Amino acid sequence: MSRVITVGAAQMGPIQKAESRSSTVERMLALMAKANDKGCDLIVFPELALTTFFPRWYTEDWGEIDAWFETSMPSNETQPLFTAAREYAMGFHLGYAELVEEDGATHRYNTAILVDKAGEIVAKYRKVHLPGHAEYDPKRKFQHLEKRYFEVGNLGFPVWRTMGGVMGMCICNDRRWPETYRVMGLQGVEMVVLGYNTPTVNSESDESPHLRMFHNHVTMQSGAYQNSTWVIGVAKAGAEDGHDLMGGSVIIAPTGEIVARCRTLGDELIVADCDLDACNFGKRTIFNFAAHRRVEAYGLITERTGAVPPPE
Ligand code: ING
Repeated sequence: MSRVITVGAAQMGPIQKAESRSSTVERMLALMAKANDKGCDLIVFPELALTTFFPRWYTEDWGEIDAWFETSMPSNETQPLFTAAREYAMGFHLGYAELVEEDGATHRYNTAILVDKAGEIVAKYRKVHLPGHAEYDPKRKFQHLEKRYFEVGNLGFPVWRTMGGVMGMCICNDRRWPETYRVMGLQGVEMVVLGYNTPTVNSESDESPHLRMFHNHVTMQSGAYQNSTWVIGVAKAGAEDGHDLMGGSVIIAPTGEIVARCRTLGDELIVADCDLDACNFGKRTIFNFAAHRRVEAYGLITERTGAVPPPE
């Protein structure tokens, strides 16, 4: 038996600060049309796919910041994506900045949604691991202010039965943390879709670009293998107002193998037939969690936040 989802990873090139949402959506619609020509059931767009990576810019003007956020989804600018999903019978993943009134207060999240083939929103995730800092840091080559502009996601790491399998989401820095995949793995996840905006260079060190690309892939490949799930990691890439973002978007099998990889730093679609039943062997053998995990030995993972070495 096989349950194949034909997945398009829709890497996007740079979005300049001055670019409009409408022109960005036009680029996304062109990628959706290509995905439709290739018979895709699902297309995965990056994190914060509608705008430039604005957390690189420090400001105290919340009016300026809130212009980067979506107050409704779909909105006038994004409605064409939902219409195309219905026309093509193609689901999509979209990352965007969410501004929402909840419990009588305004909240700002780094958010991702899954939209099904009928063009309906069936899942929402809010980024848990926010990297960077909250205040202007003059020591850095550039700023990374996600802790300033977003709240920590309050939805956990859920999974959803949709697209014919068990789907999960995470966002960018989340992919570096094994806990992200394991919480979804413990819910039987078969495909994790995620977007990322990752600077090619480190704002605080001289880490090489090739080492950062290694980290990008090894974290997603490990997550896939150790939880026997597909992982689709999609970049926003290229130079945004002089700030380079890495590409390297990939489709990774439950074995941890990269089955498709983008080669450019622009708008680029890669496609793979992802058989969700390929997850079964790992889940039944080496990563049969029920048979092999020893939770009595894992207490520190949730009891302790920071590392505490033994006394000198
Ligand atoms: N970007 C980066 C990421 O986790 C980062 C931030 C880069 C953190 C490299 C640590 C090392 O890929 C986002 N948006 O999380």
